[in-house]
Amino acid sequence: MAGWVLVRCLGVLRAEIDRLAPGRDRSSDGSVGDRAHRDTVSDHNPDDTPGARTPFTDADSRPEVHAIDVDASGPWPAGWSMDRIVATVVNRHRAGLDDRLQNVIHRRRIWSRSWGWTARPYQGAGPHTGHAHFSARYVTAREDDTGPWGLTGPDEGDTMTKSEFLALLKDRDVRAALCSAVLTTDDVLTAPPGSRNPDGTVNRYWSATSYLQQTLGAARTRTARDHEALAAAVVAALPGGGVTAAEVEQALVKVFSADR
Ligand SMILES: [Ca+2]
Ligand SMILES: [Ca+2]
Ligand SMILES: [Zn+2]
Repeated sequence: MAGWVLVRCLGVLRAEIDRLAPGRDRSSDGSVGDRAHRDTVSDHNPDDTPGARTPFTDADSRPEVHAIDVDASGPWPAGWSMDRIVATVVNRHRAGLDDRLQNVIHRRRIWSRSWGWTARPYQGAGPHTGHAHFSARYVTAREDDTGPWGLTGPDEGDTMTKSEFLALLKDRDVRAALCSAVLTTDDVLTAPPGSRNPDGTVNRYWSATSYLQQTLGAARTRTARDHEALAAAVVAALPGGGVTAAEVEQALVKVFSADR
């Protein structure tokens, strides 16, 4: 199958993983779909080709592949694993620091932009234990975004200044994403008041936001603890070591207090 290209952002992601683990096993790596993929709807199939079976379409007419598979076996540097790579990439999307991917699949779980980047059991073909799958969005500006993915170097990805970060926190959607990033992993969310959508289904993203709205209006001690938890998660999601937890907490107190 000639004439296709991989969207640029995914080439950068793969290169960044290569830089993290130069000697890694690449035998389960992949990009363009094989014969089996072509018979199913897949981001591995090049779009803009006759009979292309892709989940989305884009604005151009260039045949592009919107997915890569990355071998999970490594070897990875100390402290790293495919789980950590997936968590880093997913957490940055959930926190609103990146918006290039549509979904990630690994070890029978799928995280998607479609539902606020929480994990759900993956019901599709293959357990995805030997590799992780990364699907890009079909949006030109995101496809062509060659910025860092937050995996390598304390400084390489650290392009955000403190004032830019503070400005980001003032965005309501970013704050909701941050709340979700912290609170969807908190046991308190298994049964908070108002954890269901109007139609009765559980919506963890929605419940995280409403939980935070409630707690920020509640006792001061509770509020301080929420800020600390948020600060820790924000620092963990940052690409480099540019800001301290104390600085993030101060910024959170400032913007969340102003919002009340
Ligand atoms: Ca295209
Ligand atoms: Ca395109
Ligand atoms: Zn795949």
